[in-house]
Amino acid sequence: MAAGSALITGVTGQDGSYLAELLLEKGYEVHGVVRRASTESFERIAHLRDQIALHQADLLDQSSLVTVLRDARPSEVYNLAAQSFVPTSWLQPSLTGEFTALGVTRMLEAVRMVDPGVRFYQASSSEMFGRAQETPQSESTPFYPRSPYGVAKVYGHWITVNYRESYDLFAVSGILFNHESPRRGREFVTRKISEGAARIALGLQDDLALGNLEARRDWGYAPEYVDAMWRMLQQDEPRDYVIGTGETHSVGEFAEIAFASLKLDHKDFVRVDPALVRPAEVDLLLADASRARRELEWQPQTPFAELVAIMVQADLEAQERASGRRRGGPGTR
Ligand code: NAP
Ligand code: G4F
Repeated sequence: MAAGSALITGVTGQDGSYLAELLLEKGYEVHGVVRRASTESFERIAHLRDQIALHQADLLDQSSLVTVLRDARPSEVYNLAAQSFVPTSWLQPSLTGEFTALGVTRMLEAVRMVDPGVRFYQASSSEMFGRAQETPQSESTPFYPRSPYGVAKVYGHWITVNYRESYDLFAVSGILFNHESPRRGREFVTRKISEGAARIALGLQDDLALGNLEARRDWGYAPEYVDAMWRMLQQDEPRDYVIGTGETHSVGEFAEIAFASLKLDHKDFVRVDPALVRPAEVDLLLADASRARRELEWQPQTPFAELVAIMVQADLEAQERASGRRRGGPGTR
């Protein structure tokens, strides 16, 4: 018998694809929201296409969200869709607000209209802590966002809390710290480094331009974080949770370990490009996930160095396949 039925917005993204896998393993009927594009980019869910139902809708369009809920009739909704890249939020601040802030209200309104019994998960972010008012950051740390993206996520967080309190919805906000994987978008710093290091090792690229090497993040492994999302919706009471590892590392450290795993010295290849430094930076993120450990029995499993190695190895293999080169062969380092 099916465990239940779930709708995932953002199913084509990093987290959406891992969450779809997890829910299928648990026996859920899985529905995903996709946007119309002239060319489909469903790379991350290609292997799941015959196991999930895809529905065309957009966070910008209220009626499409109502329709998808009426058609799919899920018992759980995971709202993972967003404009999720911080630098783009300075270039497109209004659009980021539409997707990442108001989009949450549209989803909540759709839930309220179609089936207020639905359990709702909102993908909130440690970017809300921004210029962190205390370290480590927990559910009670005040927010101080440092980008239009962070501001939009604060709105998404509070509208979720507000709908929970106003309409008695089972709506929770997961405040997730950075989580990475071989499916991470190529523009995010971890993937940019793992792919760049792999290409440099294969002689396909000569150097790697990065921005602020001093910024520190609490980086975990994405497949473990989607499990925390699911656990939040299985609780007796809706509550918000911080999810992270409790360890912080700098961008420079990530680069050092990534290159070292290929027996290269990052100092020979990484250069700082001031154009990549942000107008306002989040200097230090570090999670206090003790509530999640206690109540969700969730804890991270993959140590930092192993996460870096997983990403570099996956990119090395992908670049070898794409280029036909082999590490150790002619032209490689
Ligand atoms: P991602 O890979 O960038 O995926 C974003 C997803 O949102 C994609 O499926 C994208 O669809 C979809 N989307 C964007 N705009 C949309 C719209 N207007 N209507 C419908 N779908 C739309 O992000 P992720 O890393 O998986 O993160 C998932 C969520 O968690 C995001 O909300 C992100 O802000 C949040 N978050 C992420 C992290 C992290 O470290 N990864 C940490 C905290 C919070 P297309 O494929 O069509 O572009
Ligand atoms: O990998 P990033 O772009 O991730 P950022 O800004 O922390 O945001 C990610 O995590 C959030 C959770 O805290 C999510 F909500 C959000 O959706 C996204 O998934 O940058 C990480 C750090 C920054 O301090 C940035 O300044 O790396 C620094 N950095 C240095 N050089 C760079 C680069 N970031 C990018 N993207 N590219 C660089 O070349």
